[in-house]
Amino acid sequence: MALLIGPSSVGKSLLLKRLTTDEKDKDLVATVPSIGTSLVKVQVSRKKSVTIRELGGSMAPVWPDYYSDVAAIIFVVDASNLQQVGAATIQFIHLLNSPQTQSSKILLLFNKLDLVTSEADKGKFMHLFMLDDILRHSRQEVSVAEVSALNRTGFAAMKEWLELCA
Ligand SMILES: Nc1nc2c(ncn2[C@@H]2O[C@H](COP(=O)(O)OP(=O)(O)O)[C@@H](O)[C@H]2O)c(=O)[nH]1
Ligand SMILES: [Mg+2]
Repeated sequence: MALLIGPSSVGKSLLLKRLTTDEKDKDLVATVPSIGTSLVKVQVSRKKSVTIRELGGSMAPVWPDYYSDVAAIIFVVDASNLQQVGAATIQFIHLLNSPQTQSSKILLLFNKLDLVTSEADKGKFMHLFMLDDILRHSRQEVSVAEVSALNRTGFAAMKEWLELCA
């Protein structure tokens, strides 16, 4: 079981949909803000599947209640949204500092890469997110991937990581 968390509207639900639907379906599927939690079983390879629980951004105060039930936590941020970067950083640092996550495997996903059109903009986001500092100080094993739920960029790397926690 893995947990999928992050601020509202960063693309968690779309990621789950893309992970469970056919590669050929390229349409922008409509998603609704999650109230409560949703559980989805994702086939990560021919033989392995992993159950992922999405917790909505509005549930951030109770995210920690779920940390101890899972071995892996996926934290999603919207790399195209400079307005949300500060809040996302604080939430991510909270996650890393939480006593229940000290031996969790953590995947940090920078989503909506399709909307980040220049390397300079991406660099600015990473700088504001304080990625280097965070990685230097974290006790957990943190993997980082850049993805687009819209066009499935980076999905191979993400599935490889998921396979390790299946
Ligand atoms: N351009 C683009 N839009 C995305 C991407 N991922 C999600 N979205 C859109 O962002 C909005 C919020 O997505 P949703 O999955 O509901 O976010 P959640 O609140 O984190 O579950 C929706 O309109 C999605 O279609 C992406 O990678 N690229
Ligand atoms: Mg959602």
